[in-house]
Amino acid sequence: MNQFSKPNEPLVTHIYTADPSVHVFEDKLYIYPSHDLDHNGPDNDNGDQYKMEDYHILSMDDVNSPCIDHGEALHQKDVPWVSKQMWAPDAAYKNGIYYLFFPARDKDGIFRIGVATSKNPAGPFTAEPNYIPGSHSIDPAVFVDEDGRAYLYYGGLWGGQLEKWQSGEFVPNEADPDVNGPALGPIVGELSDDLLTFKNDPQMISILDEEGKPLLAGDEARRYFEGPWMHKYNGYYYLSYSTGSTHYLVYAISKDPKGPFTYQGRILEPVIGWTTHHSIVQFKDKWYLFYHDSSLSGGVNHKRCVKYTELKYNVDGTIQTIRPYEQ
Ligand code: FUB
Repeated sequence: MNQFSKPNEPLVTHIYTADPSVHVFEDKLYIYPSHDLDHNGPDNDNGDQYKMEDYHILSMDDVNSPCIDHGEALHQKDVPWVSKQMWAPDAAYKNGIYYLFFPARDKDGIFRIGVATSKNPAGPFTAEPNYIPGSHSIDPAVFVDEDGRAYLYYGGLWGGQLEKWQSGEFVPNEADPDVNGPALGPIVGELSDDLLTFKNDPQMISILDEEGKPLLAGDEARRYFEGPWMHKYNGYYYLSYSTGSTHYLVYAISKDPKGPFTYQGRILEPVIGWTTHHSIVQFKDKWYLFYHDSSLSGGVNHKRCVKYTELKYNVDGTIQTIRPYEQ
């Protein structure tokens, strides 16, 4: 029997879930999470602990309705280019087709981003035979703008390999960026009309401080690490992301979906567990933050659970910082 959902409680407890990307499809909340697997293998900065193999899609009729697991929607054995680690996905809808975007390591161990399609938001999804040409790294987030143009945001440091692409090619032993130089940002690429390829070469997004200077690589409390999400509020584009090593969810705003963005502040203080990853969605007349923590496993990094909480704006458009265990 599925339990009724409550704010800041695990949405499901029969499987471990993480990285919730949420969309309103067919008037319901559809949640596209990673599916964490239990194991006793190593936990390291390379992300070897995240051994995910498939996706289960969840849905809720409302925020206080039971959360339904629609079962396995895609497995790595059915994706020809994947070797392992199907990490944080996202979804989009266009012209009667639902798209599942997902990162995974290819046969050379390099993270790429693939697409799968379905007629149903809960799947099952059928993967394209190859990854998106020109894609790399992890954590895809798709944003379809009011004018119909679609953008794919992605990228993650360390296990996500973003820093290994600084030269434009994959360099396995690439040095980290200088701490006194500009931080790496997420990548954005506009998608083709069928959402299966990039229209042009993707480019790195610049995130600036209040003086208009790029955030520095050593500014770990504010610089980009992984988990980008894009939403629009009052005509501004809000780019939110995880700071990784400092465990915050933060955001920056721009008038242009490709930036540059100006850093604004924190959305979520650190949660139980190393990673923090989220999405922001409007449902009916309220806004919600979907996020994960490791509370369901007592703090094991790779045994996480997805949750939600209400997100509130101030009158000037800034977001009120959420303290997840004080509500
Ligand atoms: O779930 C695997 C990785 O952990 C994701 O890709 C990151 O965003 C972090 O949540």
